[in-house]
Amino acid sequence: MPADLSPIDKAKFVAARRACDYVETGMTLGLGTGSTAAWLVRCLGEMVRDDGLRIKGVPTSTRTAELARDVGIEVISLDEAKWLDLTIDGADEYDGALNLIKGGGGALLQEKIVATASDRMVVIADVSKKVETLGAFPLPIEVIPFGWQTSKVLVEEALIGLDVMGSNATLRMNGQSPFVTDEGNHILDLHLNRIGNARQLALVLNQIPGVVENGLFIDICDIVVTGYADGRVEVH
Ligand code: ABF
Repeated sequence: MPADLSPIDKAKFVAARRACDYVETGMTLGLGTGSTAAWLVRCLGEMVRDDGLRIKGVPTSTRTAELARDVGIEVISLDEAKWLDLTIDGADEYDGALNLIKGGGGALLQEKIVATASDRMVVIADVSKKVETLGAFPLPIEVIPFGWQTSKVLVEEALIGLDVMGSNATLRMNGQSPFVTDEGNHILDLHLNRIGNARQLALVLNQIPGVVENGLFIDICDIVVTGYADGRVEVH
């Protein structure tokens, strides 16, 4: 383990390292985005360098692609891979049914495509991501730039009658400008506080014109590896 890790980084690191147990030589892997997934990519890079692990990686963002190449992982596109053995990625929240909120890092679209195109998805997370009910973390919704303000109104109106506790959507900013995803889209962060029926909400949101994808991952994740600051790891 790297020296001088903060408690939160230690928790992320031990989860990432344990998830490497699911990786076998010859696999094509989906590589997630975010600080926890970055630990995973570094651990895999060490295994490639020191243990002769042979893998191909499909990154879920330009950030992850750069890091993967830096640590010596062969990077290919999803179109080259077509189907993946395993995706390992972080999350912003996970519940007892292993449903997730993702997209805090803005890479939800590629993350969802890659995870869905995988035999198995393993989430790695520090224990702060574990929740009873999804929704305290603002739900990211990727929208095309054209008419995003209309999409925002349509999203807020679509919530009427659904089992949620808030309805305010805010445009994610990067300094003075709207945040732009790898696909050139914007992100609305939807402040719901509590999502009573995540499956229903995910379907409703994706029917709204202008919405490309939402950050609810329902029935996609197979395993969650949770790390603690004292070095313990739990697998669900
Ligand atoms: C990605 O990174 C996301 O979908 C999620 O938003 C975020 C988690 O970041 P971190 O691991 O830095 O907490 O996996």
